[in-house]
Amino acid sequence: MQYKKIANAVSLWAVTVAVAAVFSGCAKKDDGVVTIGHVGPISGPIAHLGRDNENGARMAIDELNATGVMIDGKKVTLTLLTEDDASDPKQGTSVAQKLVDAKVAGIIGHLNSGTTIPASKIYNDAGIPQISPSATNPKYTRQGFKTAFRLVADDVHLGSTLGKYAVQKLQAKTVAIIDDRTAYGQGVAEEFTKAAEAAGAKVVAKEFTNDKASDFNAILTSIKAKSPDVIFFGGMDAVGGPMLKQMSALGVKAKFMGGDGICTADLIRLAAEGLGDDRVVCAEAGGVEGESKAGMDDFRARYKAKFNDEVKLYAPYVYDATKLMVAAMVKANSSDPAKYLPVLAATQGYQGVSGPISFDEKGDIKNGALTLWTYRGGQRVQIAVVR
Ligand code: ABU
Repeated sequence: MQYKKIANAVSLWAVTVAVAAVFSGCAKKDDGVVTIGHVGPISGPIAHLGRDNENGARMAIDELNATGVMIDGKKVTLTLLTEDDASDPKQGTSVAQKLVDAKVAGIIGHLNSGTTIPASKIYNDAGIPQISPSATNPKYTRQGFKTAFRLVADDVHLGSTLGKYAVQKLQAKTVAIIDDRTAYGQGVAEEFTKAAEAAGAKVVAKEFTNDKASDFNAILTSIKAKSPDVIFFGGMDAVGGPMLKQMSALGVKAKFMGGDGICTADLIRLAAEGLGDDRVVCAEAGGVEGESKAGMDDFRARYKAKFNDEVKLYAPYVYDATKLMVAAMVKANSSDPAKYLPVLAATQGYQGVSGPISFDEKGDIKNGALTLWTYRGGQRVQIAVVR
């Protein structure tokens, strides 16, 4: 009898140990590995920009691992878990849930406002900090989510600056507006319209397309009949480039303006003969001036050496976002989102390659810069950095 009791106790202990072992596999392991998620469009029309963003994150992670990162007295290995949202809001929420389930310590991304905004609720519900290096629709940081941060200026700043520029510097009296119906394209076009009208311009046409379109003959023919001084396009370079080509083919003489989505190195390739000289004016939602330029120039050179390619747009901001997130973990002595989130939110004066970074109460960058660019002689040429 006594023997049977001991045997039962031993088998109960064995079952308990086995169950504990199974469940410990599901819990977060303290194996010295910190996983950071990155999301952008690695497929679809702006895959070139998604890869640029991913390269920025990869570069930061590789450099941090090479230098060695200590969190709470222990050396950690950083890993990057990347997902493709294809610029699609549904795919964006699906991969967001996948990264939450994988228990990533933080998220860098997404690239598009249309994916960043719906995904931000999923990260907020899970308490996981998210830094978007490029989503500019103001709504992202106006939902009251403590986990949402943005490293660039928003569409209010972009659209209003470009609207004033059209009237005050380009002397535009009439403007035509086209947007791609995305959260970004529509938002930045609305802000441009408000500012251009407030400065005295007349909107003579409003048209829309979509973010995968390649034939603009109908809308450009209709706009040509109104002879606007400026056409503003709210959308990305993959659509803006071919649109410029077709403007040239149709003999549309208007200047072409757009926000950060068209303001890329790849617009030169995508617009080809449609680019012209000083025809395009666009704005990057960030920028460096003075002493900060050396850090950006050095980043661009190191990026070129590592990836044998030029920075396309937002790689420097992704690089900064990744390093800033890890710096907050180091300062908080923890990669636990609940512990390092308040440290990240309190960021003031962090020196990145994209300039100094401080967050306001919404998670937006304080005093964000814009860089106005044009294209001349097949090169992107800086006009000015403005705040
Ligand atoms: N900011 C332009 C590209 C990303 C976006 O906001 O959709």
